[in-house]
Amino acid sequence: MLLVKNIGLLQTPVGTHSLCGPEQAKNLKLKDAAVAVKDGKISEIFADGAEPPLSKFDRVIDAEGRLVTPGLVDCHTHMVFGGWRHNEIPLKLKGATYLDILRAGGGILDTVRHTREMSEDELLNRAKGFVCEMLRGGVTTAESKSGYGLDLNDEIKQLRVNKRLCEETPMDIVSTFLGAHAIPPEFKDRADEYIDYLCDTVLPEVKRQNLASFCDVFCEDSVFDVMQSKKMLLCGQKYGLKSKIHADEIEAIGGAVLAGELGAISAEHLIATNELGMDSMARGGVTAALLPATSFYLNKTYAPARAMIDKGIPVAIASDFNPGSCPSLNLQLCINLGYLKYRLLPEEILTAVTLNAACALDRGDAIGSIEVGKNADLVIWDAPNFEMLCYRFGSNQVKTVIKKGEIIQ
Ligand code: IZC
Ligand code: ZN
Repeated sequence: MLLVKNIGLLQTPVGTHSLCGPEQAKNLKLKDAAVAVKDGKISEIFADGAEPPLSKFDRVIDAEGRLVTPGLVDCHTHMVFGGWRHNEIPLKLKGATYLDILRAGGGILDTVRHTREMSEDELLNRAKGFVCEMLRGGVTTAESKSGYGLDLNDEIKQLRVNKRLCEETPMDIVSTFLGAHAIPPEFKDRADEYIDYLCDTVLPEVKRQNLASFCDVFCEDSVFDVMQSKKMLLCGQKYGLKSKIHADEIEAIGGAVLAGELGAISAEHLIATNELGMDSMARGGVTAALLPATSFYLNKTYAPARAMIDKGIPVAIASDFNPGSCPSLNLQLCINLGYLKYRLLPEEILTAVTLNAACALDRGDAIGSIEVGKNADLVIWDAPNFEMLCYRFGSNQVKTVIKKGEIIQ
């Protein structure tokens, strides 16, 4: 049995469901606390200086008065990819936008070319490096989307990397099928046929090998329209994959409205969303997965997080790590942006990067909060309180990461 003792402040949201409205700002705060761990799960929580029976524990970690929170959950990443996209910098300096570059056959399609060239093992080794960096930054569960293969073999290759990342690293990886991320050159100007190919040929194989929990689509101007997105997501649902959607990132073409209508588990990005989209999400119980580092990197505005909370939409915050619009996997930076740009309260932000993110991955029963029975995924921060994490930026403020009761860094 493991004991984490001498916790100055234990701060966590509570529950197994996503928190919305005023609930999002409610965190449990325990002073002079300790957490007991048995078989990788939290077995007991002590507060207000209550003395745990030390002789029961074979391992004791002294938090030395620091802040302890749940392990962070990064619920939106594209971490398995070949190449980088720094070659876009001169184009961007001349004024080219993200969609200009994609329409010209670059952007995502550039990453597809590099990803197709790499073997499963090469992609795995590369992504393992990213996973290590995420763990060092306090992330203990991360989503990973496919979408740089865009054909049967290469999509399966990417999803197999997700599976092996989960098996071969301490990180829990939640796998999402994003075959509908862009229209591959083989299907140029034939988006409908590509969606049919994904539904008829790729998805059945994804399901047969049980390689994904979610189906996602990039619903965007010049990518997939609302009808195509709907077809893709319904097809995913037929195979038991819950729906996620890249919605209203650049243009509000109806992605958030669709998310609400389909009862998607999450709609992601939402920089350009509007009242119609938000009202539909609120009605459908959709979590908003907001990606502030992408707004930063695209030099765009920030999603209307406060309006979403006011409308009762649960807000999660994730990194969107990918080689194009967000070449950073730093979720601590997203915490800073949550405060500075979304103007959320520290408590709302903690909920956004733990419990609400866990619920966006359908894992609220097992992770996302420090409660008896949940996995012992904990971070000891080199900080006395969560305000410090919102305030300081650019440094890694992690002291120790504990994953299912094991110290991993
Ligand atoms: O590679 O550009 N937005 N997909 C949708 C991305 C960003 C990832 C990329
Ligand atoms: Zn994305």
